[in-house]
Amino acid sequence: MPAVVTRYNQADIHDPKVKNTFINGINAFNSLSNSGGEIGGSYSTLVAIHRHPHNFHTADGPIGIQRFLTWHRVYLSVLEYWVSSIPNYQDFYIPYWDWTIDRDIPNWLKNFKPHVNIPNTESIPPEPSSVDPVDVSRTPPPAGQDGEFSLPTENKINDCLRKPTYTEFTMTLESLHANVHAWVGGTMRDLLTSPADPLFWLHHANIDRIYTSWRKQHVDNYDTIPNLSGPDLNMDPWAGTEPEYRHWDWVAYDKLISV
Ligand SMILES: [Cu+2]
Repeated sequence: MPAVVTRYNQADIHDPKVKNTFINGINAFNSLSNSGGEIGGSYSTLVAIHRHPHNFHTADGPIGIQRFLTWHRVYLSVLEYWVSSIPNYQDFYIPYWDWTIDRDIPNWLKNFKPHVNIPNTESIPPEPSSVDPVDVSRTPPPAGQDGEFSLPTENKINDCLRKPTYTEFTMTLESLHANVHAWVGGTMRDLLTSPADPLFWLHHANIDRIYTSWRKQHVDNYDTIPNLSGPDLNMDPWAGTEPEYRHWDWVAYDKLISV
C-alpha cells in the first residue's frame, strides 16, 4: 500500500495538473493490457473484479451488508496503488464528489467517458473472446430538474451519521449510495459495469469519507464494528482483513463530517 494519501473534494481542486493526473492516470491504467498476470493490475481487470463473487453488497445477503464499506475501501486503495505505480502518476489519488453540495456531474468529468474492455471471466488474464466492451454512458436528469432518482441530501447523510449501530449505519448508507448510482444512470447503474465510469471512484470516495466520519464518532464495541468472522473477514481477492482496514492511516480526507 502507498504512503499517506489525502483525498480532496473535487470542487476545491483548482490546479489543472491535479485533474489531469486523475484523468490521464486512469487513461494510462486503461491502456495497460489485460494480460499482466497481476489481479486488478489494469483498469479493465480491476473493473471486472466488481462482477466477481466477493460478497460485498446487500444484494449478496447478510455478509454482503457487513462487507460493503470495507470491501470498497480496499477497492479504492487498490486503484490508487496501481495508478500511482505508473511513471509520472505517483501523485494520483481519487478526489471525492460531495453530491450533497454539488448536485450535478462535476464539469471537468462530464466528457471523461472511457471505453473499457471488461473481461467477462474470472480468469486472469482473460480469454480475448470473453471481453465485454463498455463505452461509459450516463443518463442523469437535466440540471435543476428532478428525475426518477435524487441525489442524497445533507439531511439524509446527517441522519445516517447518527445511526448508532454499524448495521443500521451501513444499510442506510448503502441504500443512499445506490440512489447516486441510479441517478447517474447508464454504466453506473449496472453493477457489472459501474466501476468503468470514473465517477464510480469519486462517488465511493465520498461514501468512504462518510464512513470515516462515522467511525470517528464511534468507539469500537460489539455494535459498531462489522459483524464478520472467519473467512468473511478476508477482503478477497486481496490480502488483509476487516480489522486491518478499519482504522486505516494511509488515506486521509481534507474534511470529515461531524453531526
Ligand atoms: Cu457503489
